[in-house]
Amino acid sequence: MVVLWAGVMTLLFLWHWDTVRNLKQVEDVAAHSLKQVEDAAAQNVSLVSKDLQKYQSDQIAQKLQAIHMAQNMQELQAEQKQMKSQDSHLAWNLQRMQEDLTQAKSLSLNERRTVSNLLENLQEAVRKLWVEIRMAKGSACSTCPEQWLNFQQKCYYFGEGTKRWLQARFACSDLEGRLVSIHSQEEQDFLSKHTSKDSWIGLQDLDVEGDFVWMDRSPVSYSNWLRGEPNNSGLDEHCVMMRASGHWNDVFCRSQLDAWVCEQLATCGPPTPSTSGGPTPTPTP
Ligand code: MMA
Ligand code: CA
Repeated sequence: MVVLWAGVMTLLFLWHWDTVRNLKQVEDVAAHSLKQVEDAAAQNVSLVSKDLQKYQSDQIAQKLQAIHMAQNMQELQAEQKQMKSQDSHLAWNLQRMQEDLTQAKSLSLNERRTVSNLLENLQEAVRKLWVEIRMAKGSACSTCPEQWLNFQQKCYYFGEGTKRWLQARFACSDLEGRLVSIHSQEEQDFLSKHTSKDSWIGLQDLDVEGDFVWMDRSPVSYSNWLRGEPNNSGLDEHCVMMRASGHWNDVFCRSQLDAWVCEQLATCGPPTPSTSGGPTPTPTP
């Protein structure tokens, strides 16, 4: 019995001892693993906290950059606004200058036209005076180029060929003459006698409607209008033609007529012996 008890006790003791040992082993393993886990966790935490720090500093840097960019943007916008206002100011100035220039140009053009008109009037007056002086000295001023007809102190060319008014004007200047200006019934009768076709003459109101101007710039003191003319028919008749009858009618300047009459001053010959006592004069050119 005692032996049995001793056996049982021994077995129990052995089992207890084994269990304690096993437990200790398990504890050791557990402690070891726990330590490993703790170490790993600590490492992870430090890594994560490092990452977090880096992330936070990155975020701050980005925020700073964003602020900087916003500032730059604002500056650029302000600059752009200023440039725009400068631009519009410059455009305004440019336009004003262009207007001034146009005005100056038209002014100087008008002045030039006025001066050249005055000059032409003067030249015409001098030419006429010259003829009168020569006549007073007893010269005959009736010499005309070939194919030109003389009447009083002028020569006339009766041109034929289809032309508009301006073309007729050029044709006369090509012949060193100008479209005819008519100043008396005698002159009109002479012309009527030599024309059988509607012909362009040197009268027009191109500048101011109703204000008729002769090519030689002398005033319209004599007229020979057809009854009811000038009527500016269709509001576009600014050039004058002489009908075959000799009467005048204002017509469309671009009408085609088949005849045109030019004039030029006749040249003066030497003074007649009866009135001259001086040296031998030279004929005028
Ligand atoms: C034409 C033309 C005018 C002129 C009238 C007269 C119809 O227009 O020659 O210049 O005044 O005739 O009736
Ligand atoms: Ca008319």
